[in-house]
Amino acid sequence: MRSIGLFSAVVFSLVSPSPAVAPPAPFGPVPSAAQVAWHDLEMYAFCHFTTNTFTDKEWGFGDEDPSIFNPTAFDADQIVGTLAKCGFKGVILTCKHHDGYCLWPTKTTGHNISKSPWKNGRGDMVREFADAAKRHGVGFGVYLSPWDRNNEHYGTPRYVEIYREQLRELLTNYGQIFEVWHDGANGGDGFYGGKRDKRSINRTTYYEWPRAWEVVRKLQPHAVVFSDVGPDVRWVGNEHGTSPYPNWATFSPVGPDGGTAAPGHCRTQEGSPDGKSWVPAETDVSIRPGWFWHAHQNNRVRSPKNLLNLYFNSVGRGTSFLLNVPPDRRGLIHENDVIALTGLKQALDRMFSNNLAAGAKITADANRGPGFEPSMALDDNKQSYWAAPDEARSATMNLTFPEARKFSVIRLREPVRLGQRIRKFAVDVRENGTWSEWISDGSSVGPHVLLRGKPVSADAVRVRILEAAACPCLSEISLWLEPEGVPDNLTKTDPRALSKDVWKATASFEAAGYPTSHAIDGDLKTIWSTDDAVKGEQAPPQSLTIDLGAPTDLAAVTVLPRQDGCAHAMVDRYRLEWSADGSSWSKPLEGEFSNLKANPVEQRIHLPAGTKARHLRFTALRVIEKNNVTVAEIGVISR
Ligand code: FUL
Repeated sequence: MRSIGLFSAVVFSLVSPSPAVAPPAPFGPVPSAAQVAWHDLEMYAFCHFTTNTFTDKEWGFGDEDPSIFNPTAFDADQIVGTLAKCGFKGVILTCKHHDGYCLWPTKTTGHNISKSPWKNGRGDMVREFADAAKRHGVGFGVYLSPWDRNNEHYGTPRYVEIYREQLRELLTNYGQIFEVWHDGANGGDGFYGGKRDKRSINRTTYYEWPRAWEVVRKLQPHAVVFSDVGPDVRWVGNEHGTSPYPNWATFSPVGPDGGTAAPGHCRTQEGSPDGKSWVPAETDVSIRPGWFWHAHQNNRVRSPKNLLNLYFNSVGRGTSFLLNVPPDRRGLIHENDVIALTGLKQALDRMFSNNLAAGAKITADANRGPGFEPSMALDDNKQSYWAAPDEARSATMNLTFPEARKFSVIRLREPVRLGQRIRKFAVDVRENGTWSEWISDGSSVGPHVLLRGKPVSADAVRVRILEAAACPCLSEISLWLEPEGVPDNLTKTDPRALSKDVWKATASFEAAGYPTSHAIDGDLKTIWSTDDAVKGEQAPPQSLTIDLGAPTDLAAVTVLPRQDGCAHAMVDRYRLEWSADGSSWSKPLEGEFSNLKANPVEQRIHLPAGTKARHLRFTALRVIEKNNVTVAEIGVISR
């Protein structure tokens, strides 16, 4: 929990415009200086880059040969420069993902970039990104996966020391770090030093998180620490790029564990208006279906319009927007991603080039006095703010313009150093002399909220703060017009995906209501399942055999997990066989689908060159929850 100490109070009065009356007392938990600086970033990027980029995987097993990491035209300025130019205020690099391969020449493990041919083993990818971030004037952050499927010591206290040492290296040798990112995926099977076994850990206690955080506090006092539940920044709870609204910066973590908080205690996604600590949410999402670059996803890059929606669904709801833009095998941001990012930047520039609240006459029905006038909410300065008297718990602010103006978005900001105070608000507009309620469901404000209404031409606006936990304050009221015609050319399907019209499917078991045909009906909402109302859950292995109707040149088989938001019975280990006649089968291909719970996107199994077959047999070997099998859709990509 943070309280406003003497230091923050002094800093605060220094940056306030010498008020003649006392400022409001802070309410509840307030952000640390590092969190305030982090709030100001609003939008920054992730770069997922490791051996997965070269193996076409999302989670490496830990047995990848470092020799495969060899980008052919790596250019940190192209990557970081593009991000900076497109409005991203920082970049976080996956210095180590779950496969354990370190992108810097660490002393803690031999499984690192010095064993790769890139720059003849003398490369340091972390240094490249850190230096480029400095050159382009953006922050640099590090992702260090706690789960390490390579490290032989994983699961023992020795590994936890190694992990802290890796942190120490990253936080000592690469200049200032703005965010340290600990993801929440943990435990399970892996290469683990060659034993290829399964290791289970207690994610609450094993990593000794308070000791890891001490390392960050000591070495990088200006950095914020992210994990599922904080301590400084929490996960928004999904990887789709959408925060719920309201979203409160205040939150009560159950323990310092990086794990999921117990239901009923707090909600990681929304936070809680009476939360005990300041732990705002971060909305992370990838510009492509996967976190790592895959050639087959080059046509599935989000459109500028889609990215703009994500901006509204994250920054617009009070969280930060962490967009992943994964470098490709050349070590560059792919051309399609550059187009999408540029389109987003153009849309944001068009919107934010004209604040339609500028020049308004502003009054309030509750005023604290000199230094806290309503005009402070229009002065484009986050440090100054309008404040109501101590006893006020509601207030109305009136803006009038000399002429009607067309707008569709309102942005509000509270001065977060004083805590999150506003609980409920609404906005009215006056069109042709008639008032109407324009936004009715305003709730959390915090560092920023952008709510979209229907486009209106109004000559007056009323912000009604209906409920506040302490006297309300606002450092910004601004109005914007969302641009029209933002490109929305997101390609959804691979043009090489084959029609399923003549296919026939049979299975080792099909539950009533969930027939095999659901896996090939092209409907993402229907599933094949082996959980039968009468016979119960039928455990893996379970097979689905498909007759494609004719011999086909096959490049890949796609498997879409259920899309209904439930992770039960999603297949995460599979076997695939193919056949010309349906009786003599190929050598089986086995593998893993990764990160399904957080990101249940279409999975792709690449087939060896020259594969031609009429029949496919997909066998589910393991599922992530429960003990039956489900599949939403199986597809085929032709050569
Ligand atoms: C998750 C990981 O499992 C994914 O691979 C990705 O890194 C995402 C940002 O975090 O926990």
